[in-house]
Amino acid sequence: MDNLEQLVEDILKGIAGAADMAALEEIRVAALGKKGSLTGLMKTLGGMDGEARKVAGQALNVAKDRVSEALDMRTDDLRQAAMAARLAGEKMDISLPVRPETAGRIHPLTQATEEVMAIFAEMGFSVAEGPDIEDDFHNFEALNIPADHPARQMQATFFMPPGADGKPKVLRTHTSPVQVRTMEQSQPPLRVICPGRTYRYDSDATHAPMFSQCEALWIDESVTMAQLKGCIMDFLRAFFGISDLPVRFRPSFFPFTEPSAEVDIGCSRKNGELKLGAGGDWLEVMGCGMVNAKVLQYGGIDPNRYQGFALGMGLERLAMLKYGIPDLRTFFECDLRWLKHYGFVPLDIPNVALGISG
Ligand code: 2NL
Repeated sequence: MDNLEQLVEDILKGIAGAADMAALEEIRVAALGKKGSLTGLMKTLGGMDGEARKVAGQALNVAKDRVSEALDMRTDDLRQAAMAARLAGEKMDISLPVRPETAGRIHPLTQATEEVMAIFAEMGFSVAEGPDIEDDFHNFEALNIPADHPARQMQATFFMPPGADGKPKVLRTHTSPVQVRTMEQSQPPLRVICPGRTYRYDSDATHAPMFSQCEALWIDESVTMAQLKGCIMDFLRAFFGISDLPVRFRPSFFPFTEPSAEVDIGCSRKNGELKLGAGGDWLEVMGCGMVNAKVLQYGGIDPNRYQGFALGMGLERLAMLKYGIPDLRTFFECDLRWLKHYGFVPLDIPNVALGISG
């Protein structure tokens, strides 16, 4: 009993140094278990008499309480430390990583084509495609351009080896043959646009041997020149995003349309800077007309029952005007710095700024 104080100090020291729950339990059993040191001392109380037993009993109870309390506190500490260690071990980052901007860009020609298609789609036109390598009939003859016609000289044609009929094939010089094929394959009402690559033996600052066109064709029983004008005005104003864009129709000539017209939009040229919109100057952007009766006939459509309009435009030219790209040749150079500058971020497409009613 004399060394109770020392015993308690030793037990408390052990508790404070216990590294885990198992070590702590060992200490508890060694002190308060059936054969524990404090339990052993309790057992000696029975052999004591009166006053001494009372004093010793009180001292032992105090000692037991101190040890129990220390055990409880150390238990709490160890539990908290274990939880903290577990949380640290299971830690994970649940925040989303920042999505880097896509490095790729949509080529301005692709962007312009998508916008043209979106606007004509709103007006009920579907898209038709055809072969780049054409036969003489679809590229020239069916479009009222016979072998000796001066228009053949107007078109510098790339010729290809002949097909089964012995006639040379050509790289199509316009997308009109796609419409001829559409007429052959179906009956009116017809409402299609034909965007695609075309080829002419021509190369300078404003001409590339390969370029892109989009033509449109609408044939029904009573499609009129007035509808042609309205359709073109709506298209140009939607495409350039200028709701009061001036549009002018000038009489012209194409073998495949009669009457024919060329279409200008208003612009201004001040200090060498081109600006689209009302400004007293004009800029040619497309050709159009009422489909020549002979072309309808070649396409297997009765010209006494049906009539229609057609139009054609150069897509690189439209893209250059809308996006302010000064040189046609840069379209085909595959310069990534150019594409980074003039290209469009994916998911931004297509963008019909004002819609066709804008
Ligand atoms: C231009 C002019 C034009 C057409 C294309 C066409 C097609 C058929 C029948 C009649 Cl199948 N016409 N296409 C008509 C007028 C003009 O293009 O300057 N293109 C860049």
